[in-house]
Amino acid sequence: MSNRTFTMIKPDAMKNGHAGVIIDRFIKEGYNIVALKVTRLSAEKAGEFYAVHRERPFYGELVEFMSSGPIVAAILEKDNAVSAFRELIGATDPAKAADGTIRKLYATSLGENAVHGSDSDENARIEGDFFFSGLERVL
Ligand code: IDP
Repeated sequence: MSNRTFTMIKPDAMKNGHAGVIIDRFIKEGYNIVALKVTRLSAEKAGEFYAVHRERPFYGELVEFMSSGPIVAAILEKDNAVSAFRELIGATDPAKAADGTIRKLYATSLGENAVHGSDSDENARIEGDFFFSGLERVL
């Protein structure tokens, strides 16, 4: 089992001024930050990142949203990181997310839901590699 996950703080949370408190929460929850940067996805890169959703009705909206402004991309480390982090961020739809979860606290809507968290160890590795070179990561 891998102990790393990949996350993004999405454009809505950046715009609404929640990036600092969200990163602080990662640290308080015991995640070690392995890599972190502010960046911006082009529509093409956002489309590539979310290619698995290409056939879904919300794909165009998702690509437009994810390329609409800066994001924070990060690789985080903790025991059982992927599933622990999914629990910390809460359900995709903030209206259905448990109290105290990051999406419940800071998300705007189902589409603009503040944070991304990888859904498997394999995707955590693929997504981390999508954003970071080896030189940009703490060992
Ligand atoms: P996840 O991010 O909780 O793993 P996924 O189903 O993988 O959820 O969807 C990826 C992202 O696509 C969501 O985080 C959200 O931003 C967006 N999304 C998912 N479902 C909808 C929808 O029904 N309408 C608009 N956007 C959606």
